[in-house]
Amino acid sequence: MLNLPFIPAGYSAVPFGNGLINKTYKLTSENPQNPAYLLQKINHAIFRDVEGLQHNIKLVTDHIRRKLSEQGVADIKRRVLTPVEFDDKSLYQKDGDGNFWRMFLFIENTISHERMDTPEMAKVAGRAFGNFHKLLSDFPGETLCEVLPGFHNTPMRIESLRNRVKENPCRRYEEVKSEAQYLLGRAEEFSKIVEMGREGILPLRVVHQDTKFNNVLLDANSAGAETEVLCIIDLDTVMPGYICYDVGDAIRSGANRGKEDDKNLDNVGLDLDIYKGFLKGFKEVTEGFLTHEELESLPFGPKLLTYEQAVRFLDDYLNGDKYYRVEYEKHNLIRARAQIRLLESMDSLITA
Ligand code: ADP
Ligand code: GN1
Ligand code: MG
Repeated sequence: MLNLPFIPAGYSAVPFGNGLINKTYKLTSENPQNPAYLLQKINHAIFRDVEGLQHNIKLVTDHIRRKLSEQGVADIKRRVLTPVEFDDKSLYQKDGDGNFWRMFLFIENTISHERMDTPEMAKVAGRAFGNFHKLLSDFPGETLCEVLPGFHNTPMRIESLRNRVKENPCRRYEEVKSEAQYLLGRAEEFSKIVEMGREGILPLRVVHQDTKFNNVLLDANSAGAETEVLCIIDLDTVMPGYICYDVGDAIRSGANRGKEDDKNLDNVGLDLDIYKGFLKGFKEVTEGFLTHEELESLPFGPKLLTYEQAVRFLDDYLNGDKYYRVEYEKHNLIRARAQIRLLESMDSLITA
């Protein structure tokens, strides 16, 4: 049995999920009448402002809950995350080793996937994220803390890689020279969204910023085109940003024929039908509230987020794997190479 702090009396814990950032456990009670919880050890090295992080999640989930209730939606506890208060009423606890912990109500009977398997499934996913944006379209973004400053600020990510190459802290640069030069060589092309935002061409909105398909919980009893989306999770990065980030990361993560860390680059590539299915669902739901410029920016999102992810993986490799959880020595390099291959495939397939 796992010995973790803050487990309520009568509950036991098992490791759960496969995120790269937080450590997650499912807590079940010996009394089946009691609800199950999801306990997470927050990655404090990444999220320095835990108070701000939990403040954001509380505001965003309260807002979504209120909107769903106004819409008369049933079973709201399965449709939005519910952060759980500890005995002292706070939404997180610090243990004796300086780790921070939080809990959510566990949503039972769900399934999530790494990839969108069919165009129908992709359309369902597109609608799910579009709805998430719609629910948050009247949320006051200025009340959110910027818990990860410049999270998808691509020029900032590029600058970080440039400095890492210069400093070469782990003597790994020689090995990745061609990948690093390739990415740095395309820097200008991928700085345009932040510039368009600065010029007021694209509006800042409250967006998710980590729209991996495995952050969408689906009803385990539904399938195919009837797949029912329950809940968008992993709200740590919900902050002001641009709409193309969310479309971009959903396609990057969910419309890749291969895996994010595929060693066989021949497996990796964009599935164009999945991409089209997602956009169709997304546009259906967001019609009316996105500006013309935002709609025009959507096809660039997947390239931008894939490029940026390659930059981030390579940067972390050069820095000695301090950010992403790795399973073997070259894991981040393998990930960066797979993202570059995916980007090349998007370059040739996404023409708009
Ligand atoms: P990470 O930031 O590490 O990706 P997540 O918040 O996405 O962490 O949680 C990890 C996994 O736990 C998810 O992929 C999902 O399978 C599961 N999960 C998260 N929240 C819930 C919940 N409230 N109910 C059921 N499962 C959940
Ligand atoms: C992280 O938390 P998770 O595993 O859903 C990362 C994302 C990356 C992703 C790459 C806070 O997402 O930005 O795209 O890994 N989250 C954070 O797999 O950095
Ligand atoms: Mg996650």
